[in-house]
Amino acid sequence: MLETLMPPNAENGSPSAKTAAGTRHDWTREEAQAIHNMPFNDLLFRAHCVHREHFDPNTVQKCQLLSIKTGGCAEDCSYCSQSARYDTGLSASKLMAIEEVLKGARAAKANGATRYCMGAAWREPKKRDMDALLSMVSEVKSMGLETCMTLGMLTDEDVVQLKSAGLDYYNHNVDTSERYYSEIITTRTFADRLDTLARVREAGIKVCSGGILGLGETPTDRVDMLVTLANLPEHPESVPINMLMAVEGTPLEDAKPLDGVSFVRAIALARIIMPKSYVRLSAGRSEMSDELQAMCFFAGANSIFCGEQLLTTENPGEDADEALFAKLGLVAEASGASGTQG
Ligand code: SAM
Ligand code: DTB
Ligand code: SF4
Repeated sequence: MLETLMPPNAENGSPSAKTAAGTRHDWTREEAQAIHNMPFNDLLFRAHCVHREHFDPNTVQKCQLLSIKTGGCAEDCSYCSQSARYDTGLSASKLMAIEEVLKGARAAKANGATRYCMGAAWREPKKRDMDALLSMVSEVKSMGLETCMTLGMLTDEDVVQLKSAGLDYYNHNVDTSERYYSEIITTRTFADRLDTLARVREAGIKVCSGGILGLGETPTDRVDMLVTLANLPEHPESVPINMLMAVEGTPLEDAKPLDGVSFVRAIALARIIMPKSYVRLSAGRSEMSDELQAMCFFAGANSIFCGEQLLTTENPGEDADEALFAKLGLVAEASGASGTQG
């Protein structure tokens, strides 16, 4: 039945270019741009067909975030509330005590989250913090949650230690295109980001990498960012797509909001060129209508952050998400269902 619904070349332009695993890593900007710019109905149809081929279209993974170290960051990411360079009214905190992290993890689990993502406002973790971080990983994992951390740049030693503590995923976003990167961040390079991603992969930790839309980038930047991710030696298991949360006091406080159709186009392209990855509709849901979120799910998004807070900004919260899932007939993915993927 699905075959008859599939438009020609539904997954990608050329079936002969598929690898044995059925995914491609040789996308050109032109091919991806042609998909991204298709008539919207054709794009949605194509993305949805790819989505159905690999996933249950009515199941959405729920991940919960916790900021384990907030603010005072040395980096200058121009979207971020946590950079020490901008006055955003946020006070810097020390690394959270393990008991507090576990309390958050228990609440997340009770809320139906299957993955717990612990984020720190660091350029990179310090040696003196490693023991506490490793305990957080092993204890959260022993509660039956998947573990994810986002701590900035990692060394070879860090990735080995995190892997042995049981870290399942590492989040490290490329954020935008290589061309636009230096307009957004000057304290590190796009290549630095790719280096850490390669170390994480090499250590056998699953990769979570995506970006932010609405930074003033062009549509081509959005295409290029997704092509970079799709052309990594292995696709990231998780691809978070964030809509900018414009934070007062940051250089991007007055950024023009990106229109919903452009956002959905990026989600659809991510789904088509990384067909087996979980595409996470990440920051920005609190500003989105139910209809826009529904369109993102139709276009292939199948993961969200749940709970009332992201790291420092707001998220819809459990009641709103329960109502949204009921309205759309969506169910939360069961623990362990993402298997080796996601
Ligand atoms: N410091 C680490 C790093 O930069 O990799 C980890 C935490 S950092 C806050 C994680 C990601 O959150 C960023 O790479 C960015 O994609 C996203 N993010 C941060 N601030 C955001 C904002 N205001 N709106 C949307 N996404 C944001
Ligand atoms: C990701 O891509 N988005 C999350 C998570 N990975 C770490 C963070 C979103 C942060 C939104 C702004 C804030 O709450 O400070
Ligand atoms: Fe620091 Fe991460 Fe925020 Fe950049 S995005 S300022 S590295 S916390």
